Amino acid sequence: MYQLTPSSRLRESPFYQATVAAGVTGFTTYNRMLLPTGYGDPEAEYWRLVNQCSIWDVAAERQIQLHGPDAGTLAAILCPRDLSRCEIGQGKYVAVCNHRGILLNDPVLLKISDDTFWLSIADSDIEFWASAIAAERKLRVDIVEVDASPLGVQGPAAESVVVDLLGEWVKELKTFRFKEAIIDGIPVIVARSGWSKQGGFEIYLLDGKRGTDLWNRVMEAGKSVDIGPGNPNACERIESGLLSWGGDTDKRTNPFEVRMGAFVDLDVADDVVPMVMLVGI
Ligand code: THG
Repeated sequence: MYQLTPSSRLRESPFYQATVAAGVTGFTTYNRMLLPTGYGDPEAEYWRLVNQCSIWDVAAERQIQLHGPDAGTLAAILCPRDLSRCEIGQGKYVAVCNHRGILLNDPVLLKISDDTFWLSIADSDIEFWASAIAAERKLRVDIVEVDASPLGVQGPAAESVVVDLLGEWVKELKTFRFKEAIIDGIPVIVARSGWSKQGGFEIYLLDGKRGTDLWNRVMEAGKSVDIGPGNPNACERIESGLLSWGGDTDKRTNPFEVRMGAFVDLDVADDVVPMVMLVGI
């Protein structure tokens, strides 16, 4: 038996208390935050996600904000995906690569306004990377992690739950589009996105003090579809091809990454970035 020693390396999500009350049985760490990995019955959690609706504390997908007149320029440098037609209120799945074309992170980018972008990051320190690139290029942009914490509502019944919370208009929200909204006085951003192939929404909590309130409100709205707690489900994600970089695979297990490393050593880095996009992540 081991004990995990509390430290600032294990940050609590705004939904932490709610997940403990819901009977969380395991955590991993992600962006130095505790990320629930289960509630005691993995098979039931899998079928709940596939057949009904699952609520996930995915606050560990932290939001790195780029804000300022050069925020769009920096986003375009960081992400080798054409963002020129990305609209305000639109998200894009992006590969953040280093100067040699090697994958550093695979965030969802959200265009909040013309001068504000969020990178909803996977598990690596993109705030450092983005800050260094901005400083070297003398870009006018501030980079901070903001108080915005995604709560996943995933599964075939997710839409009916979010309609109950916010109204019929959410049916019109297209994939990866998002809108600001208020749920019982709690400021949120609601997006049609999420780390499963079952469809669903992410409700970004914009006030870290209201985590339990939001969790309980979603649970109440989901009662009629038998909502229950879950997490980015390893079985469902792997079946769907949504591997987690650093979690399900890394440099040792991904032959593509190893080959790319060898390839990049030949000094053809310029050709590498489009290839990363071509094969997907
Ligand atoms: N939601 C939010 N932030 C995130 C994730 C998320 N941060 C990182 C983490 N997931 C890992 N990265 C992702 C992000 C999105 C998707 C997969 C991994 C995803 N992919 C779709 C697919 O593959 O079908 C869409 C891809 C595309 O547009 O081309 O949704 O889940 N907030």
